Amino acid sequence: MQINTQSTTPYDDQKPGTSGLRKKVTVFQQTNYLENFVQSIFNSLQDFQGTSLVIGGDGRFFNREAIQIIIKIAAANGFGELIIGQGGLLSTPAVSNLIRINNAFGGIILSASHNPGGPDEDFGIKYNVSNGGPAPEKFTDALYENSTTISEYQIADIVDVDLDSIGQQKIDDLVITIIDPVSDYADLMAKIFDFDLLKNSISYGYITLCFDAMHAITGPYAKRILEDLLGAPKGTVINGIPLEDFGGGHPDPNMAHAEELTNTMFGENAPTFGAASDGDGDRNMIMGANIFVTPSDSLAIMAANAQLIPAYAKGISGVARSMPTSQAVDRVAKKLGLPCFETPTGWKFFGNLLDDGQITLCGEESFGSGSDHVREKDGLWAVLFWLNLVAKKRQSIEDIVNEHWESFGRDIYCRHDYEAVDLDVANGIFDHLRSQLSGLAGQKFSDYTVKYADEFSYTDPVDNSVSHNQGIRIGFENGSRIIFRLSGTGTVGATLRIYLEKYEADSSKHGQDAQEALAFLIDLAEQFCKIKKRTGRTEPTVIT
Ligand code: G16
Repeated sequence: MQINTQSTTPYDDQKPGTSGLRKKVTVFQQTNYLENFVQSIFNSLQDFQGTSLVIGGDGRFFNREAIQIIIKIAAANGFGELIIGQGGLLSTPAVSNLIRINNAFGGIILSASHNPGGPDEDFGIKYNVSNGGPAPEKFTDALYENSTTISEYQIADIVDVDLDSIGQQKIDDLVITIIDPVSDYADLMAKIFDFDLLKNSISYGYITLCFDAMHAITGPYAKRILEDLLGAPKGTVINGIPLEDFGGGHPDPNMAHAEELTNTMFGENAPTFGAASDGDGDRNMIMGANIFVTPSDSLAIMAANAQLIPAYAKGISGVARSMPTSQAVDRVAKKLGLPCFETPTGWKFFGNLLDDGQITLCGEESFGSGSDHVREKDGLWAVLFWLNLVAKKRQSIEDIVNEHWESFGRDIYCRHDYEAVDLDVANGIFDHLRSQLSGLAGQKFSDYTVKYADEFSYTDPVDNSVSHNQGIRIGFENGSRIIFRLSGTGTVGATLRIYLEKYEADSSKHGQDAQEALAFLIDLAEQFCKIKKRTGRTEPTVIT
Protein backbone atom coordinates (compact mmCIF):
# COMPACT_ATOMS: atom_id res chain seq x y z
CA MET A 1 0.00 0.00 0.00
CA GLN A 2 1.19 3.50 -0.64
CA ILE A 3 1.85 5.56 2.47
CA ASN A 4 1.83 9.34 2.28
CA THR A 5 3.49 11.72 4.72
CA GLN A 6 1.23 14.71 5.24
CA SER A 7 2.58 17.88 6.82
CA THR A 8 0.44 19.51 9.49
CA THR A 9 0.46 22.11 12.25
CA PRO A 10 -0.60 21.56 15.87
CA TYR A 11 -3.92 22.63 17.40
CA ASP A 12 -3.61 23.96 20.92
CA ASP A 13 -6.75 22.42 22.43
CA GLN A 14 -6.11 18.68 22.32
CA LYS A 15 -5.64 17.99 26.00
CA PRO A 16 -7.65 14.85 26.85
CA GLY A 17 -10.07 15.26 29.79
CA THR A 18 -11.47 12.69 32.23
CA SER A 19 -12.39 10.47 29.34
CA GLY A 20 -10.41 11.34 26.22
CA LEU A 21 -10.81 14.29 23.88
CA ARG A 22 -14.36 15.65 23.61
CA LYS A 23 -15.28 18.55 21.36
CA LYS A 24 -18.00 19.71 19.02
CA VAL A 25 -18.21 17.71 15.76
CA THR A 26 -17.32 20.90 13.86
CA VAL A 27 -14.03 21.08 15.76
CA PHE A 28 -13.18 17.49 14.79
CA GLN A 29 -14.08 18.28 11.18
CA GLN A 30 -11.35 20.92 10.89
CA THR A 31 -8.51 20.08 8.52
CA ASN A 32 -6.12 17.58 10.12
CA TYR A 33 -7.72 17.91 13.58
CA LEU A 34 -8.60 14.22 14.02
CA GLU A 35 -5.54 13.16 12.01
CA ASN A 36 -3.22 15.08 14.36
CA PHE A 37 -4.75 13.48 17.43
CA VAL A 38 -4.65 9.95 16.03
CA GLN A 39 -1.03 10.30 14.90
CA SER A 40 -0.19 11.75 18.34
CA ILE A 41 -1.67 8.62 19.94
CA PHE A 42 0.54 6.40 17.80
CA ASN A 43 3.58 8.65 18.36
CA SER A 44 3.13 8.04 22.09
CA LEU A 45 3.14 4.24 21.70
CA GLN A 46 6.05 1.90 21.17
CA ASP A 47 6.51 -1.51 19.59
CA PHE A 48 2.99 -1.86 18.25
CA GLN A 49 3.91 -2.70 14.66
CA GLY A 50 2.21 -5.90 13.52
CA THR A 51 -0.16 -6.02 16.53
CA SER A 52 -3.96 -5.64 16.69
CA LEU A 53 -5.99 -2.54 17.37
CA VAL A 54 -9.72 -2.57 18.22
CA ILE A 55 -11.78 0.27 16.76
CA GLY A 56 -15.43 1.18 17.32
CA GLY A 57 -17.77 3.90 18.42
CA ASP A 58 -21.25 4.64 19.67
CA GLY A 59 -22.59 5.44 16.19
CA ARG A 60 -22.96 9.16 16.71
CA PHE A 61 -22.63 11.63 13.83
CA PHE A 62 -19.11 11.52 12.29
CA ASN A 63 -18.46 7.96 13.59
CA ARG A 64 -18.08 6.37 10.15
CA GLU A 65 -15.94 9.17 8.68
CA ALA A 66 -13.67 9.13 11.72
CA ILE A 67 -13.23 5.35 11.51
CA GLN A 68 -12.14 5.56 7.87
CA ILE A 69 -9.50 8.16 8.80
CA ILE A 70 -8.30 6.08 11.76
CA ILE A 71 -8.04 2.94 9.58
CA LYS A 72 -5.81 4.77 7.08
CA ILE A 73 -3.53 6.25 9.73
CA ALA A 74 -3.33 2.95 11.67
CA ALA A 75 -2.51 1.11 8.43
CA ALA A 76 0.25 3.59 7.59
CA ASN A 77 1.72 3.30 11.09
CA GLY A 78 2.11 -0.47 10.77
CA PHE A 79 -0.63 -2.20 12.79
CA GLY A 80 -1.09 -5.83 11.69
CA GLU A 81 -4.82 -6.20 12.32
CA LEU A 82 -7.72 -3.84 12.87
CA ILE A 83 -10.72 -5.38 14.67
CA ILE A 84 -13.77 -3.23 13.99
CA GLY A 85 -17.41 -3.55 15.01
CA GLN A 86 -19.85 -3.97 12.13
CA GLY A 87 -21.12 -0.57 11.01
CA GLY A 88 -18.35 0.96 13.10
CA LEU A 89 -20.38 0.19 16.24
CA LEU A 90 -19.00 -1.02 19.55
CA SER A 91 -19.98 -0.13 23.08
CA THR A 92 -17.18 1.02 25.39
CA PRO A 93 -17.30 -2.11 27.60
CA ALA A 94 -17.38 -4.28 24.46
CA VAL A 95 -14.17 -2.60 23.23
CA SER A 96 -12.57 -3.28 26.59
CA ASN A 97 -13.57 -6.95 26.37
CA LEU A 98 -12.35 -7.28 22.76
CA ILE A 99 -8.95 -5.83 23.62
CA ARG A 100 -8.61 -8.38 26.39
CA ILE A 101 -9.83 -11.50 24.60
CA ASN A 102 -7.83 -10.75 21.44
CA ASN A 103 -4.66 -9.71 23.32
CA ALA A 104 -4.83 -6.54 21.26
CA PHE A 105 -2.27 -3.77 21.72
CA GLY A 106 -5.07 -1.31 22.48
CA GLY A 107 -8.24 0.21 21.17
CA ILE A 108 -9.71 3.46 19.95
CA ILE A 109 -13.22 4.38 21.11
CA LEU A 110 -15.21 7.06 19.34
CA SER A 111 -17.77 8.56 21.66
CA ALA A 112 -18.67 11.60 23.67
CA SER A 113 -20.49 9.27 26.05
CA HIS A 114 -23.65 10.81 27.45
CA ASN A 115 -23.26 14.10 25.54
CA PRO A 116 -25.72 14.77 22.68
CA GLY A 117 -24.78 13.87 19.09
CA GLY A 118 -25.42 15.38 15.65
CA PRO A 119 -23.70 17.80 13.25
CA ASP A 120 -23.68 20.62 15.83
CA GLU A 121 -23.23 18.44 18.90
CA ASP A 122 -20.40 16.47 20.46
CA PHE A 123 -17.85 13.93 19.28
CA GLY A 124 -15.00 12.28 21.14
CA ILE A 125 -12.05 9.93 20.89
CA LYS A 126 -10.11 8.03 23.48
CA TYR A 127 -7.35 5.44 23.54
CA ASN A 128 -7.54 2.31 25.73
CA VAL A 129 -4.44 0.31 26.62
CA SER A 130 -3.77 -3.43 26.54
CA ASN A 131 -5.56 -4.23 29.82
CA GLY A 132 -8.72 -2.91 28.13
CA GLY A 133 -8.89 0.23 30.27
CA PRO A 134 -8.57 3.95 29.60
CA ALA A 135 -4.98 5.11 29.14
CA PRO A 136 -3.35 6.33 32.36
CA GLU A 137 -2.45 9.99 32.86
CA LYS A 138 1.22 9.35 32.06
CA PHE A 139 0.15 8.29 28.56
CA THR A 140 -2.41 11.05 27.99
CA ASP A 141 0.17 13.64 29.11
CA ALA A 142 2.67 12.27 26.56
CA LEU A 143 -0.04 12.23 23.90
CA TYR A 144 -0.87 15.86 24.62
CA GLU A 145 2.82 16.85 24.46
CA ASN A 146 3.02 15.14 21.08
CA SER A 147 -0.05 16.94 19.81
CA THR A 148 1.53 20.32 20.59
CA THR A 149 4.59 19.67 18.41
CA ILE A 150 3.25 17.44 15.66
CA SER A 151 4.43 18.41 12.17
CA GLU A 152 3.38 15.44 10.04
CA TYR A 153 1.28 12.30 10.00
CA GLN A 154 1.37 9.08 7.99
CA ILE A 155 -1.69 8.07 6.01
CA ALA A 156 -2.27 5.07 3.74
CA ASP A 157 -3.60 5.76 0.28
CA ILE A 158 -6.36 3.12 0.33
CA VAL A 159 -10.05 3.18 -0.53
CA ASP A 160 -12.66 3.36 2.22
CA VAL A 161 -13.18 0.01 3.94
CA ASP A 162 -16.60 -1.72 3.83
CA LEU A 163 -17.61 -1.55 7.49
CA ASP A 164 -20.87 -3.41 7.06
CA SER A 165 -19.85 -6.90 5.91
CA ILE A 166 -18.73 -9.26 8.67
CA GLY A 167 -15.50 -11.07 7.80
CA GLN A 168 -11.87 -10.40 6.97
CA GLN A 169 -10.38 -8.17 4.31
CA LYS A 170 -6.66 -8.00 3.51
CA ILE A 171 -4.74 -5.00 2.27
CA ASP A 172 -1.13 -6.11 1.76
CA ASP A 173 0.03 -7.21 5.24
CA LEU A 174 -2.87 -5.56 7.05
CA VAL A 175 -5.88 -7.67 8.08
CA ILE A 176 -9.16 -5.87 8.67
CA THR A 177 -11.64 -7.94 10.65
CA ILE A 178 -15.23 -6.76 10.83
CA ILE A 179 -17.01 -8.49 13.72
CA ASP A 180 -20.50 -8.75 15.12
CA PRO A 181 -20.39 -6.10 17.89
CA VAL A 182 -22.55 -8.05 20.35
CA SER A 183 -21.54 -11.78 20.31
CA ASP A 184 -18.37 -11.74 22.42
CA TYR A 185 -19.92 -9.39 24.94
CA ALA A 186 -23.07 -11.51 25.25
CA ASP A 187 -20.90 -14.61 25.80
CA LEU A 188 -19.07 -12.83 28.61
CA MET A 189 -22.34 -11.84 30.32
CA ALA A 190 -23.60 -15.43 30.10
CA LYS A 191 -20.49 -16.54 32.00
CA ILE A 192 -20.97 -13.99 34.80
CA PHE A 193 -24.71 -14.23 35.47
CA ASP A 194 -27.26 -16.99 35.95
CA PHE A 195 -29.03 -16.77 32.59
CA ASP A 196 -31.24 -19.82 33.33
CA LEU A 197 -32.57 -18.23 36.51
CA LEU A 198 -33.18 -14.97 34.67
CA LYS A 199 -34.96 -16.73 31.83
CA ASN A 200 -37.28 -18.47 34.30
CA SER A 201 -37.97 -15.33 36.32
CA ILE A 202 -38.87 -13.46 33.15
CA SER A 203 -40.95 -16.22 31.59
CA TYR A 204 -42.99 -16.74 34.79
CA GLY A 205 -43.63 -12.99 34.85
CA TYR A 206 -41.87 -12.62 38.19
CA ILE A 207 -39.68 -9.95 36.61
CA THR A 208 -41.24 -7.49 34.17
CA LEU A 209 -38.88 -4.97 32.69
CA CYS A 210 -38.32 -1.91 30.55
CA PHE A 211 -34.88 -0.96 29.23
CA ASP A 212 -34.33 2.47 27.66
CA ALA A 213 -31.42 2.39 25.18
CA MET A 214 -31.92 6.12 24.49
CA HIS A 215 -31.30 5.54 20.74
CA ALA A 216 -27.68 4.85 21.59
CA ILE A 217 -25.28 1.93 21.38
CA THR A 218 -26.89 -0.45 23.89
CA GLY A 219 -29.97 -0.96 21.68
CA PRO A 220 -28.54 -3.96 19.78
CA TYR A 221 -26.81 -5.33 22.91
CA ALA A 222 -29.94 -5.11 25.07
CA LYS A 223 -32.21 -6.57 22.39
CA ARG A 224 -29.91 -9.56 21.88
CA ILE A 225 -29.39 -10.22 25.59
CA LEU A 226 -32.69 -9.25 27.20
CA GLU A 227 -35.12 -10.13 24.44
CA ASP A 228 -33.42 -12.87 22.37
CA LEU A 229 -31.38 -14.70 25.01
CA LEU A 230 -33.41 -14.09 28.19
CA GLY A 231 -36.82 -14.14 26.54
CA ALA A 232 -38.16 -10.74 27.59
CA PRO A 233 -41.05 -9.74 25.32
CA LYS A 234 -40.30 -7.76 22.17
CA GLY A 235 -40.64 -4.08 23.00
CA THR A 236 -38.95 -4.49 26.39
CA VAL A 237 -36.09 -2.43 24.93
CA ILE A 238 -37.38 1.03 24.09
CA ASN A 239 -35.56 3.56 21.87
CA GLY A 240 -33.48 0.59 20.75
CA ILE A 241 -32.22 1.76 17.37
CA PRO A 242 -28.92 3.67 17.52
CA LEU A 243 -29.29 7.02 15.75
CA GLU A 244 -26.58 9.51 14.79
CA ASP A 245 -28.27 12.21 16.87
CA PHE A 246 -29.80 9.88 19.50
CA GLY A 247 -33.20 10.98 18.22
CA GLY A 248 -32.44 14.54 19.35
CA GLY A 249 -32.16 13.37 22.96
CA HIS A 250 -29.45 13.58 25.54
CA PRO A 251 -28.27 9.98 26.05
CA ASP A 252 -27.58 10.39 29.74
CA PRO A 253 -29.32 7.79 31.91
CA ASN A 254 -30.76 9.91 34.68
CA MET A 255 -34.34 10.78 35.53
CA ALA A 256 -34.10 14.15 33.78
CA HIS A 257 -33.03 12.71 30.42
CA ALA A 258 -34.53 9.19 30.43
CA GLU A 259 -37.95 10.77 30.69
CA GLU A 260 -39.96 8.03 28.97
CA LEU A 261 -38.55 5.37 31.27
CA THR A 262 -39.04 7.54 34.34
CA ASN A 263 -42.69 8.17 33.47
CA THR A 264 -43.19 4.44 32.96
CA MET A 265 -41.55 3.51 36.25
CA PHE A 266 -43.50 6.10 38.23
CA GLY A 267 -46.74 5.47 36.32
CA GLU A 268 -49.61 3.07 36.86
CA ASN A 269 -48.80 -0.62 36.22
CA ALA A 270 -45.08 0.07 36.31
CA PRO A 271 -42.89 -2.95 35.53
CA THR A 272 -40.89 -4.40 38.42
CA PHE A 273 -37.57 -3.36 36.89
CA GLY A 274 -36.44 -0.39 34.80
CA ALA A 275 -33.02 0.57 33.48
CA ALA A 276 -31.26 2.81 31.00
CA SER A 277 -27.79 3.20 29.56
CA ASP A 278 -25.92 6.05 27.91
CA GLY A 279 -24.43 6.93 24.50
CA ASP A 280 -21.55 4.44 24.61
CA GLY A 281 -23.07 1.87 26.96
CA ASP A 282 -20.89 2.26 30.01
CA ARG A 283 -23.32 4.06 32.32
CA ASN A 284 -26.47 2.68 33.94
CA MET A 285 -29.53 3.81 35.81
CA ILE A 286 -31.47 1.29 37.89
CA MET A 287 -35.12 1.78 38.83
CA GLY A 288 -37.90 -0.24 40.37
CA ALA A 289 -41.62 0.49 40.42
CA ASN A 290 -41.78 3.99 41.95
CA ILE A 291 -38.14 4.03 42.99
CA PHE A 292 -34.82 5.24 41.62
CA VAL A 293 -31.61 3.72 42.99
CA THR A 294 -28.79 6.26 43.32
CA PRO A 295 -25.54 5.03 41.72
CA SER A 296 -23.80 5.29 45.10
CA ASP A 297 -26.42 3.07 46.76
CA SER A 298 -26.31 0.74 43.77
CA LEU A 299 -22.58 0.14 44.28
CA ALA A 300 -23.05 -0.47 48.01
CA ILE A 301 -25.91 -2.91 47.44
CA MET A 302 -23.94 -4.76 44.77
CA ALA A 303 -20.99 -5.11 47.14
CA ALA A 304 -23.20 -6.33 49.98
CA ASN A 305 -24.84 -8.98 47.77
CA ALA A 306 -22.08 -9.93 45.34
CA GLN A 307 -21.93 -13.50 46.54
CA LEU A 308 -25.40 -14.15 45.12
CA ILE A 309 -24.00 -13.70 41.59
CA PRO A 310 -22.27 -16.76 40.07
CA ALA A 311 -19.07 -14.97 39.01
CA TYR A 312 -18.59 -13.46 42.48
CA ALA A 313 -19.88 -16.40 44.52
CA LYS A 314 -16.48 -16.99 46.09
CA GLY A 315 -16.41 -13.43 47.40
CA ILE A 316 -14.85 -10.17 46.30
CA SER A 317 -11.34 -8.96 47.07
CA GLY A 318 -12.15 -5.30 47.72
CA VAL A 319 -14.10 -2.30 46.48
CA ALA A 320 -13.32 1.20 45.24
CA ARG A 321 -15.32 4.33 44.62
CA SER A 322 -14.50 7.73 43.19
CA MET A 323 -14.02 10.45 45.78
CA PRO A 324 -17.37 12.25 45.19
CA THR A 325 -19.33 8.97 45.33
CA SER A 326 -21.18 8.58 48.64
CA GLN A 327 -19.64 6.62 51.47
CA ALA A 328 -22.38 3.96 51.39
CA VAL A 329 -20.01 1.34 50.00
CA ASP A 330 -17.44 2.13 52.71
CA ARG A 331 -19.94 0.95 55.32
CA VAL A 332 -20.44 -2.34 53.48
CA ALA A 333 -16.69 -2.84 53.14
CA LYS A 334 -16.20 -2.17 56.84
CA LYS A 335 -18.84 -4.69 57.84
CA LEU A 336 -17.51 -7.35 55.47
CA GLY A 337 -13.87 -6.63 56.35
CA LEU A 338 -12.98 -5.68 52.78
CA PRO A 339 -10.40 -3.14 51.60
CA CYS A 340 -12.08 0.03 50.29
CA PHE A 341 -10.30 2.61 48.11
CA GLU A 342 -11.19 6.23 47.36
CA THR A 343 -9.89 7.31 43.94
CA PRO A 344 -10.18 10.49 41.88
CA THR A 345 -13.01 10.72 39.36
CA GLY A 346 -12.24 8.80 36.15
CA TRP A 347 -12.43 5.09 35.46
CA LYS A 348 -8.71 4.93 34.64
CA PHE A 349 -7.93 5.22 38.37
CA PHE A 350 -9.52 1.80 39.03
CA GLY A 351 -7.33 0.05 36.45
CA ASN A 352 -4.26 -0.67 38.57
CA LEU A 353 -6.34 -1.83 41.54
CA LEU A 354 -8.30 -4.23 39.31
CA ASP A 355 -5.17 -5.51 37.54
CA ASP A 356 -3.50 -6.06 40.89
CA GLY A 357 -6.48 -8.02 42.25
CA GLN A 358 -6.97 -5.55 45.12
CA ILE A 359 -10.56 -4.87 44.14
CA THR A 360 -13.33 -6.75 42.34
CA LEU A 361 -16.08 -4.11 42.24
CA CYS A 362 -15.91 -0.37 41.70
CA GLY A 363 -18.23 2.48 40.93
CA GLU A 364 -18.90 6.16 40.61
CA GLU A 365 -21.73 8.51 41.42
CA SER A 366 -21.87 9.43 37.72
CA PHE A 367 -23.96 6.33 36.96
CA GLY A 368 -21.01 4.00 36.47
CA SER A 369 -20.32 0.62 38.02
CA GLY A 370 -18.21 -2.31 37.01
CA SER A 371 -16.01 -5.20 38.02
CA ASP A 372 -12.84 -7.00 37.06
CA HIS A 373 -14.57 -8.61 34.03
CA VAL A 374 -13.42 -5.67 31.85
CA ARG A 375 -11.58 -2.42 32.53
CA GLU A 376 -14.41 0.00 31.78
CA LYS A 377 -17.61 0.68 33.61
CA ASP A 378 -20.35 -1.40 32.10
CA GLY A 379 -24.01 -0.39 31.78
CA LEU A 380 -25.61 -3.69 30.77
CA TRP A 381 -23.47 -5.64 33.19
CA ALA A 382 -24.92 -3.52 36.02
CA VAL A 383 -28.45 -4.08 34.71
CA LEU A 384 -27.88 -7.86 34.60
CA PHE A 385 -26.33 -7.75 38.07
CA TRP A 386 -29.46 -6.15 39.47
CA LEU A 387 -31.76 -8.48 37.52
CA ASN A 388 -29.84 -11.46 38.88
CA LEU A 389 -30.13 -10.01 42.38
CA VAL A 390 -33.89 -9.49 42.09
CA ALA A 391 -34.34 -13.00 40.71
CA LYS A 392 -32.22 -14.57 43.41
CA LYS A 393 -33.59 -12.61 46.38
CA ARG A 394 -37.15 -12.68 45.06
CA GLN A 395 -37.67 -9.18 46.36
CA SER A 396 -38.69 -5.93 44.71
CA ILE A 397 -36.06 -3.25 44.08
CA GLU A 398 -37.76 -1.12 46.72
CA ASP A 399 -37.51 -3.89 49.32
CA ILE A 400 -33.87 -4.54 48.48
CA VAL A 401 -33.01 -0.85 48.91
CA ASN A 402 -35.02 -0.43 52.12
CA GLU A 403 -33.53 -3.57 53.62
CA HIS A 404 -30.05 -2.29 52.80
CA TRP A 405 -30.73 1.06 54.48
CA GLU A 406 -32.17 -0.77 57.46
CA SER A 407 -28.89 -2.68 57.89
CA PHE A 408 -26.37 0.01 56.99
CA GLY A 409 -28.19 3.35 57.35
CA ARG A 410 -28.79 5.66 54.38
CA ASP A 411 -26.24 8.00 52.83
CA ILE A 412 -28.62 10.67 51.53
CA TYR A 413 -27.02 12.07 48.42
CA CYS A 414 -27.45 14.43 45.50
CA ARG A 415 -25.44 16.29 42.87
CA HIS A 416 -26.10 19.77 41.51
CA ASP A 417 -24.60 20.59 38.10
CA TYR A 418 -24.12 24.07 36.71
CA GLU A 419 -23.36 23.65 33.01
CA ALA A 420 -21.76 26.01 30.47
CA VAL A 421 -20.43 28.40 33.11
CA ASP A 422 -18.03 31.03 31.78
CA LEU A 423 -14.49 29.66 32.27
CA ASP A 424 -13.19 32.77 34.05
CA VAL A 425 -16.18 32.78 36.40
CA ALA A 426 -15.62 29.07 37.16
CA ASN A 427 -11.95 29.62 37.85
CA GLY A 428 -12.87 32.57 40.08
CA ILE A 429 -15.23 30.34 42.07
CA PHE A 430 -12.49 27.78 42.61
CA ASP A 431 -9.92 30.41 43.60
CA HIS A 432 -12.42 31.75 46.09
CA LEU A 433 -13.06 28.25 47.47
CA ARG A 434 -9.34 27.52 47.76
CA SER A 435 -8.77 30.75 49.65
CA GLN A 436 -11.18 29.60 52.40
CA LEU A 437 -9.84 26.07 52.94
CA SER A 438 -7.08 26.68 55.46
CA GLY A 439 -9.39 28.42 57.94
CA LEU A 440 -12.38 26.10 57.83
CA ALA A 441 -11.45 23.13 60.04
CA GLY A 442 -13.11 23.45 63.44
CA GLN A 443 -15.69 26.01 62.28
CA LYS A 444 -19.26 25.26 63.29
CA PHE A 445 -22.29 25.83 61.04
CA SER A 446 -25.39 24.98 63.07
CA ASP A 447 -25.01 21.24 63.89
CA TYR A 448 -22.22 20.80 61.35
CA THR A 449 -18.60 21.18 62.48
CA VAL A 450 -15.98 21.14 59.74
CA LYS A 451 -13.55 18.26 60.27
CA TYR A 452 -11.36 18.85 57.22
CA ALA A 453 -11.30 21.08 54.14
CA ASP A 454 -8.80 20.27 51.43
CA GLU A 455 -8.10 19.61 47.78
CA PHE A 456 -8.12 15.88 47.09
CA SER A 457 -4.83 14.22 46.04
CA TYR A 458 -4.43 10.55 45.31
CA THR A 459 -1.40 8.29 45.46
CA ASP A 460 -1.95 5.14 43.43
CA PRO A 461 -1.24 2.22 45.80
CA VAL A 462 0.16 0.12 42.96
CA ASP A 463 2.50 2.42 41.02
CA ASN A 464 2.74 5.30 43.53
CA SER A 465 1.85 7.90 40.90
CA VAL A 466 0.31 11.01 42.42
CA SER A 467 -2.68 12.95 41.06
CA HIS A 468 -3.27 16.41 42.51
CA ASN A 469 -6.20 18.86 42.41
CA GLN A 470 -8.93 16.25 42.14
CA GLY A 471 -11.73 18.27 43.72
CA ILE A 472 -12.36 20.33 46.86
CA ARG A 473 -13.73 18.47 49.86
CA ILE A 474 -15.33 19.84 52.97
CA GLY A 475 -16.00 17.06 55.45
CA PHE A 476 -17.94 17.42 58.72
CA GLU A 477 -17.63 15.67 62.08
CA ASN A 478 -20.99 13.92 61.50
CA GLY A 479 -19.73 12.34 58.26
CA SER A 480 -21.53 14.76 55.91
CA ARG A 481 -19.60 16.13 52.96
CA ILE A 482 -19.78 18.93 50.40
CA ILE A 483 -17.56 18.47 47.35
CA PHE A 484 -16.87 20.90 44.52
CA ARG A 485 -15.40 19.69 41.24
CA LEU A 486 -15.01 20.87 37.68
CA SER A 487 -16.20 18.29 35.15
CA GLY A 488 -13.68 16.80 32.76
CA THR A 489 -16.25 15.87 30.13
CA GLY A 490 -18.16 19.07 29.28
CA THR A 491 -17.58 20.68 25.89
CA VAL A 492 -18.96 24.19 26.42
CA GLY A 493 -17.41 26.47 29.06
CA ALA A 494 -17.06 24.83 32.46
CA THR A 495 -19.43 22.47 34.25
CA LEU A 496 -19.31 22.89 38.01
CA ARG A 497 -20.51 19.96 40.07
CA ILE A 498 -21.52 20.20 43.73
CA TYR A 499 -21.91 16.87 45.52
CA LEU A 500 -23.82 16.76 48.80
CA GLU A 501 -24.03 13.92 51.26
CA LYS A 502 -25.44 13.26 54.72
CA TYR A 503 -25.68 10.04 56.73
CA GLU A 504 -28.98 9.04 58.31
CA ALA A 505 -29.00 6.10 60.70
CA ASP A 506 -32.61 6.52 61.86
CA SER A 507 -34.77 4.27 59.68
CA SER A 508 -37.90 6.34 60.35
CA LYS A 509 -36.20 9.09 58.32
CA HIS A 510 -35.02 6.95 55.41
CA GLY A 511 -37.99 7.87 53.24
CA GLN A 512 -37.05 11.57 53.14
CA ASP A 513 -36.74 13.52 49.93
CA ALA A 514 -33.00 14.05 49.31
CA GLN A 515 -33.28 17.76 48.42
CA GLU A 516 -35.20 18.45 51.61
CA ALA A 517 -32.90 16.37 53.78
CA LEU A 518 -29.87 18.12 52.29
CA ALA A 519 -31.34 21.66 52.28
CA PHE A 520 -28.98 22.96 54.94
CA LEU A 521 -25.89 21.61 53.14
CA ILE A 522 -27.16 23.00 49.83
CA ASP A 523 -27.37 26.49 51.36
CA LEU A 524 -24.00 26.07 52.99
CA ALA A 525 -22.43 25.08 49.66
CA GLU A 526 -23.75 28.30 48.13
CA GLN A 527 -22.33 30.24 51.07
CA PHE A 528 -18.89 28.75 50.33
CA CYS A 529 -18.83 29.04 46.53
CA LYS A 530 -21.37 31.77 45.73
CA ILE A 531 -22.07 30.23 42.35
CA LYS A 532 -25.60 31.60 42.15
CA LYS A 533 -24.37 35.06 43.02
CA ARG A 534 -21.43 34.92 40.60
CA THR A 535 -23.35 33.46 37.64
CA GLY A 536 -26.73 35.08 38.24
CA ARG A 537 -28.34 31.65 38.01
CA THR A 538 -31.10 30.71 40.36
CA GLU A 539 -31.04 26.92 39.95
CA PRO A 540 -28.61 24.17 38.93
CA THR A 541 -28.90 23.04 35.29
CA VAL A 542 -29.41 19.42 36.36
CA ILE A 543 -30.02 17.80 39.74
CA THR A 544 -29.34 14.08 40.04
C1 G16 B 1 -16.29 9.74 32.30
C2 G16 B 1 -15.39 8.78 32.98
C3 G16 B 1 -15.93 8.46 34.35
C4 G16 B 1 -16.15 9.71 35.14
C5 G16 B 1 -16.97 10.68 34.36
C6 G16 B 1 -16.92 11.99 35.09
O1 G16 B 1 -17.53 9.13 32.10
O2 G16 B 1 -15.30 7.59 32.23
O3 G16 B 1 -15.07 7.58 34.97
O4 G16 B 1 -16.82 9.46 36.33
O5 G16 B 1 -16.42 10.88 33.09
O6 G16 B 1 -17.42 12.99 34.35
P1 G16 B 1 -17.19 14.47 34.81
O7 G16 B 1 -15.72 14.74 34.76
O8 G16 B 1 -17.99 15.23 33.79
O9 G16 B 1 -17.76 14.58 36.18
P2 G16 B 1 -18.13 8.95 30.64
O10 G16 B 1 -19.36 8.11 30.85
O11 G16 B 1 -18.42 10.37 30.23
O12 G16 B 1 -17.06 8.31 29.84
